[in-house]
Amino acid sequence: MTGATLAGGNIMYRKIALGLIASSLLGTATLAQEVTLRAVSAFAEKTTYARGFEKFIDRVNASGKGLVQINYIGGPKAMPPFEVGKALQTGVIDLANTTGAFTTNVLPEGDAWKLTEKPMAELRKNGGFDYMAKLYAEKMNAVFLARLVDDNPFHLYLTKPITGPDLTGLKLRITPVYRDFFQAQGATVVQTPPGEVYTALERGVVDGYGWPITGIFDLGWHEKTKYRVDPGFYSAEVSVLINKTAWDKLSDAQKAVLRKAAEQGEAEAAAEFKAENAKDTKRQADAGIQVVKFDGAAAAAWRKKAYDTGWEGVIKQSPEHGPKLRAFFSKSN
Ligand code: 173
Repeated sequence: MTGATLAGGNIMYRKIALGLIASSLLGTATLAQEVTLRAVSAFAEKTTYARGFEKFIDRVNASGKGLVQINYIGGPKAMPPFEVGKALQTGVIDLANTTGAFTTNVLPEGDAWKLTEKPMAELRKNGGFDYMAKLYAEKMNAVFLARLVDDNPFHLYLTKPITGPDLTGLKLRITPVYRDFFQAQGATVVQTPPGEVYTALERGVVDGYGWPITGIFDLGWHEKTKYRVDPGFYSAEVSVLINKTAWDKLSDAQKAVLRKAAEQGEAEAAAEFKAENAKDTKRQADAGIQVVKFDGAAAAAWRKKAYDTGWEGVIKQSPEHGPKLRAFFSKSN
């Protein structure tokens, strides 16, 4: 019975024959079985935005022996980042490490995570988390387990300098995260997954790109990056999701293993990103990346424009849920 695939399902069950006999003798509904979940990351293996997920996997595989294990299929080499949401929704994979901007084809509202101005611990209490989790369940057939990246601002990186917030004449690499903001500032935009950024810079197809403060060294982009624009804006979100059909089949003990690793991961993200941000800020300076810095009123206007255009975009995509998410996620004044 080892390694049998459950018909119509996506979970590999390893049933222990003895356990089966024992449980049928005892007449219990619970079978002694270890479930193996198939996992994919939308971010390249062993890079900044896969690291939290890989730690999650290690924890589950260590504490879930005999209950639940994760088979890490891999990153974008295994599946294009913008296809991960659909694969999770349909049960082609069971677990995903991805971000709202990569899954807008199944859940447009997910991109609103970038606009949170409150810690996840607070959103889990104020109803904001529950509101979004319901959308993940209904539209993506997914259970949102943990946000593994937070307090991690996005920036605009450039190969040529700018003197003000006007981006007219620049062609910028984007994902849905930056689209409304950069376009509102006059830029022309082209969407690519992270794996295509280096080549786009090298070939001069783009004059810059959006990306958080951490991780530009992972794929060598620092070699082609001359400027970073400050201040940053928004808060990057990368999260671990599980297919709801797979989740509903798990026992309470199996769910508890996943929940515990998820909670640890979310708490760590909240505690650790500030230091990570500082580390990469210094590393960028050491690599000779210059800062185009907007001060005072210009900085405030840059950030306000980012949030205003960001929310406008979310609300346009989802007139029903966008305003509710804004009320939960925005800073209360
Ligand atoms: O720029 C991106 O690819 C993007 O949208 C993102 C989102 C979260 C973390 C890192 C990058």
